[in-house]
Amino acid sequence: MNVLLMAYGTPYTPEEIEPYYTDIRRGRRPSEELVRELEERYHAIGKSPLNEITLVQAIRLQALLNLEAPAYPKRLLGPFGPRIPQGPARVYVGTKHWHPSIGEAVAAMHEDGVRRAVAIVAAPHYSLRSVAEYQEKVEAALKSLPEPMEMVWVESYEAHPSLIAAYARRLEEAIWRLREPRKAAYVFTAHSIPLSAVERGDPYPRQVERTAELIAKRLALPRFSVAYQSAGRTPEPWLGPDINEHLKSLREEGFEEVVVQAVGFPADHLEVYYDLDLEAQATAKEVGLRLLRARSLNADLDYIQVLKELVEAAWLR
Ligand code: FEC
Repeated sequence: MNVLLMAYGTPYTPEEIEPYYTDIRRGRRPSEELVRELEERYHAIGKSPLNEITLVQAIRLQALLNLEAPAYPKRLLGPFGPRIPQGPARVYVGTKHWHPSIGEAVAAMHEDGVRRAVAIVAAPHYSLRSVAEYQEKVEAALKSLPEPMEMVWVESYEAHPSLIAAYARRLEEAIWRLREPRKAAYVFTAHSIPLSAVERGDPYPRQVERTAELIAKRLALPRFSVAYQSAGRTPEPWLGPDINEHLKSLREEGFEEVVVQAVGFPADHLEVYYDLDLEAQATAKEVGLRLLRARSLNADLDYIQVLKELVEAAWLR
């Protein structure tokens, strides 16, 4: 089995911020002011761990796909035992906006003789401004190959039971830290997208709401809402409500504690560390709201199990 695991990508050094940003803007160079603003955000968080997390996700997924029977009891040594499983499953990493790029990954797969693979993005919701753009990049890479390669897509997995269980587990951990869980607000976030995509029928907001509803149902939350974060620095209108405005209105409604869970992103990165842990946290503080963030799935084995189930099902299609 062959898998192309994709994620957004992030710069490895401060010098790479500008070309990375240019790639996000489809080759249009951002103004100096925009670059400086983005540099400030990276300086504030230190460095985004996204590339490292994506790599560990890929290594663990490959190991889990190659695992047939644990050699030793799980509780002693984890599911792998002392040996990292070797076998026929191969996972390749491609990032949307940096290196290894999707084109580099597809070229490496071809070099290794891969003729069929499952393509999956480490983001559960389909959007014209996310998964569709990954698909365009994969299509372009496939076209440049001398022989055909078949790609079987996992386009979205917003309601996958193991994903819902994994998110619910992280939210439950945060609930332990609340003073009064029945009186708290629960907010699920995802990256905002331009409203123009929603007007073109993008299923994204419906899928984000579905994830939120299923987690809330699983934990019998008294109430929950969905908000959007990290709207881009472009003049067009973006999908809301924006998390910061939403926090202010929750406080006006009388809430004192809120748990925020970023369900649009399995991994920690700039948009989690800056937009939630610094910016939204500052907004909450300013209005007198106690904000707790549920920790991310990252490369934890329960998320890797989700990816494994999805790619195995797709491979059999
Ligand atoms: O840690 C890191 O360094 C990378 C964090 C990162 C993730 C991410 C995920 C998504 N984005 C989505 C949509 C858009 C649209 C635009 C856009 C722009 C940016 C910029 C940065 C950035 N995004 Fe991103 N996104 C991350 C980082 N994103 C930096 C540029 C500065 C800015 O505007 O804030 C607007 C593009 C344009 O200008 O035309 C649209 C979506 C996701 C979630 C799915 C995914 O992970 O692929 C949707 C992580």
